[in-house]
Amino acid sequence: MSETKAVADLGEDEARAELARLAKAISAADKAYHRADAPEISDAEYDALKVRNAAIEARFPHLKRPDSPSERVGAAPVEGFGKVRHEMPMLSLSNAFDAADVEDFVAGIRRYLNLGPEAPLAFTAEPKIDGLSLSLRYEKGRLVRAATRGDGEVGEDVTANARTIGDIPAKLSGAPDLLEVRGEVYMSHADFAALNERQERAGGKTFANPRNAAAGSLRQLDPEITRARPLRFFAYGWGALSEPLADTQSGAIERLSALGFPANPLTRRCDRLDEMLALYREVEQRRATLGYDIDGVVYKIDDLALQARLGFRSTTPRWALAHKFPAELAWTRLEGIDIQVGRTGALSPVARLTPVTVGGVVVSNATLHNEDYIAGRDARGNPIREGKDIRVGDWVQVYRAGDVIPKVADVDLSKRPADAQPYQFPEKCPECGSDAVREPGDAVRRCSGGLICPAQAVERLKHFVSRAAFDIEGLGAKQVESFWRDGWIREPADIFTLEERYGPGQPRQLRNREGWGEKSAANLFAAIRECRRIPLRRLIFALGIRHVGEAAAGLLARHYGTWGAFEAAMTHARIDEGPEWDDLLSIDGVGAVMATSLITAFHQEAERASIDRLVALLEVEEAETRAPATSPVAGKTVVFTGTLEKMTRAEAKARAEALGAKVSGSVSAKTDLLVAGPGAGSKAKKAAELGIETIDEDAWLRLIEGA
Ligand code: I6G
Repeated sequence: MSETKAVADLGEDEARAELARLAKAISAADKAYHRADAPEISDAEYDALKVRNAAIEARFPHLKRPDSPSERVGAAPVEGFGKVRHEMPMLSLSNAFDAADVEDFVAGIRRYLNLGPEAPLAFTAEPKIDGLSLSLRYEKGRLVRAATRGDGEVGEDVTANARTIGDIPAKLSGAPDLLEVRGEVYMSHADFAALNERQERAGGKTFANPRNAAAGSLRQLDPEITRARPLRFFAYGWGALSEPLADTQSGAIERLSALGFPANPLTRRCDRLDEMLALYREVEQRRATLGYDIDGVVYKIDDLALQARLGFRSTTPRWALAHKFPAELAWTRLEGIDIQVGRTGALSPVARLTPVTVGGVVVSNATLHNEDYIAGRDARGNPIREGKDIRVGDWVQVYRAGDVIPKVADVDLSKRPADAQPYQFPEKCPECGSDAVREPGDAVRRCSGGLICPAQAVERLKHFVSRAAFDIEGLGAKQVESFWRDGWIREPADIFTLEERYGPGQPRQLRNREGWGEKSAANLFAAIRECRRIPLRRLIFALGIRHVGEAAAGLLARHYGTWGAFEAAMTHARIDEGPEWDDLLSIDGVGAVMATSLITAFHQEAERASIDRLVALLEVEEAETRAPATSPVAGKTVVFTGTLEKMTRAEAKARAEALGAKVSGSVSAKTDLLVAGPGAGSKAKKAAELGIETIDEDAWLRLIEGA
C-alpha cells in the first residue's frame, strides 16, 4: 500500500494519487470531528495523516493541491504550527508597579464611569501566573482548538498538545455551544526541577525557568513530548461566547470551575482599594510557598456590564490591571560597555557583566539606557543614583523584572577600582564611523549614517522579518545577517527577488550555499512567496519607522484601511499643518511625535524609494475593521458636544470608535452626526446650518444599543 512506502521512494504519479487520498481522508476526519461530534480516527492517526501529507508536499511542491489540508487552519505543517486567528483578540494587561499606580487605576475608572469616590465598585484580585496564555475553543462542549496568544490577533495552533494536559477537559457538559476559555499554562517548581534533572541525565536541553519550560513543552511538534511534560492550567477569562457565563467576573470564573477548569484558589472579590492592596501583600508573602511562579496580582472590575462600558484601549482592557511584584536584584562586576546600533540609529550602551543569577536566570548583559544614565543624570539633567556615574570595573546592581531586559540599577562606590575612568560615550558610530548626534531634547545619540550604516540596515531587515512583521519561516536574524554580509539582501524588496536571483536555473543558487540544501532553499522560496500577501498593519509595522510599534501600526491600518489610502495620506501630509496632519492626529493613540516620524520617513527620498520598491512586489490586504458589520455608525464621522449625562466624553468616544465611527472634535461638511447634550452651543448651530443630523444622548444610546 502506498502509505507504507517511504516518501523518498514515491514516484510522481504515486505521490499525486496519495495526496488526493490524504486530502479526502483528512477532510472526512475533520468533518467527523468538528461537525458530527464523532471522531472516527484517533488524534495520533489524524496527526500522522497530516505529517505524511506535508512530507509529500515538501518533496513534490508542484503537486500541492488547491484544497491541500496543510492550507487549512489547524493543519500542522511539518516545520511549524498552523496559524489561528483569534475570533476575539488576546490582549495583554497594563502594568502597575506600586500602590499609587493601582490607586490611579481605580480613580481613572471612577472618572471614566462618572462614579463618586463612595459609589460601590468591586474588583476581583488573583495571582498572575508566570506562564503562557492559551485560548481553548469549545464547540458544543468539545475542545476543537487550542491556540497560543501569538501576536494577540493570530496565535499558533497547539490543539494536539493541549489535549495532553490533564487540567484541560476534552469535553464539557452544560457549557455554552461556543465557549473560548482563556488561561495560563504553567509548570510547578517541583515538576520543573524534575524535568531539568531528567533532561540533564539524558543529555537534553535544560530550561532556565519554569515559564521557558512550559513554553518549550507546549510548543513541541510531537504532542507525545508534550504529554510527557507535566503542564498545568489555570483559567482566568474567556474569549468568544455564544451566551454570557454570568453577570460578574467572579461568577464567570465560578462557572468555569464548575465546568471542570482549575481556577486559582487565591482569587478574591475586593470591595475597596485597601482590600485589593491587602490581597497583593498576602499573595506576595505566600509567593515562595505556592509551588509555582507568579509575577504579580491581577485586578479586574467584577461587574461585566461595567467591563463592557469600560472597553479596551488598543491592546489592553481598561477594566483590568496587573500589579507586578518588585524586580529581583543582584550585584556583579561591570566588565565592559558595548555600544549597539539599532534600526533607528540609536546608540544603546549595553553592560557586559560577570555572569550572575538574578531570580533564577543567569544574566551577563544588561541595558545602561543612554549616555545620561551612565553619567548619573536624567534627561533634564537632574541627578539619578545621587549623581553617581557608572564606570567599567564598577560593582553594579542588576535588576530584572519578569520578561523585561535586565538593567543596571545602581553602583557601589566603595568598591570602585582606583583606576576606573569616567565613561566616554562615543561621538562617532562604532559601526560606520558617521557622526553620532544628539538632537536637542532627545536622550539618545543617533548614528547619522542612515541606510549606509550597516548596523541600521541589518537591524531594519531583522525587524522586517521579525514575528510581528513579515515572520518569514526560515529567514530569521541569523540568515538576514549572512545574506546582508554577502550582498544578497540589502533592503526588504531584495527578499522578494531572492528566488529570481538565486533560485533554480540561476548561476548562483541558494541551495548550493553553505548551510542550505535543495529542500531548505525550496522551503524558503515558498515561505517568501507566501508572505507576499500581507495584512496592512503588519506591513506598516515592518517598515520600522521610529515610534511606530505594533499597536500604532494596527491603529493606522484600521484608520486608513488600504495601503493606497495610507500612502497617499503620508505623501500629502505636512508636519503641523493641513487636513492630512489633522486627520492623522485624530487617531486616538497617534501623537505629534509619531506623526512627524511617519511623515519624515515618507518624505526621505532613499527611504521612500525603498518602500516603493518593496510595495510593488507585495499584495497588501485591506485592514479589517474591528467594528461589527452591523454597526449603524461604522464609517461615520461623529461629533459630541454639550454635556453628556449617561457617560463621560471619554467613554462616548471610545464606544463610538469601537463601533467603527470616527470621532472628531469639530463640525465640518464631513460630519455625519452631531450628538448634542444640554448646553450645546456653536457646534449645534454650525451643524444646523450645514444640515447635519443632530440627536441627543438618549437617541445616540438607542442607535448603538446592541451593536
Ligand atoms: O495575561 C493575563 C494573565 C492573567 C491576562 C489576564 C489574567 O487574568 C488573571 N486577564 C486578561 C483579561 C488578559 N490577560 C487580557
